[in-house]
Amino acid sequence: MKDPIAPFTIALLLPLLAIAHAMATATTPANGETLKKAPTEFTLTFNEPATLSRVTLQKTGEMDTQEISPVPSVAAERVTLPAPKLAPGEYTLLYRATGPDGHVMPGTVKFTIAP
Ligand SMILES: [Cu+2]
Repeated sequence: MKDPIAPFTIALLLPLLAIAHAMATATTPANGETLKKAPTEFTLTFNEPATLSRVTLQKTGEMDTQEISPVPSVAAERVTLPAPKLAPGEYTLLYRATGPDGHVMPGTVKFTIAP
């Protein structure tokens, strides 16, 4: 996403999002992180209690996505999810979180497991 307008748009929207929407403030692995070992779990920290409806994992270069489960059914500011056994490679964790206002906020975390 190399949109020259995006940084300005984000700067304008951030204060609104912080009030209006649940958003991830931290994740493990962190977005863009390269890990020496495969993770055994994923954690998502939100700015307000969020309910996850679906979490999937996609390996770059593979068609299939893996469903991450179980996903807690109660709203929480910090959610820990079990990670399946993962081979080295590049991954994208995709999640859908619903905040207290009912808005669904999708998000992604990209990480790499070093060979
Ligand atoms: Cu909202």
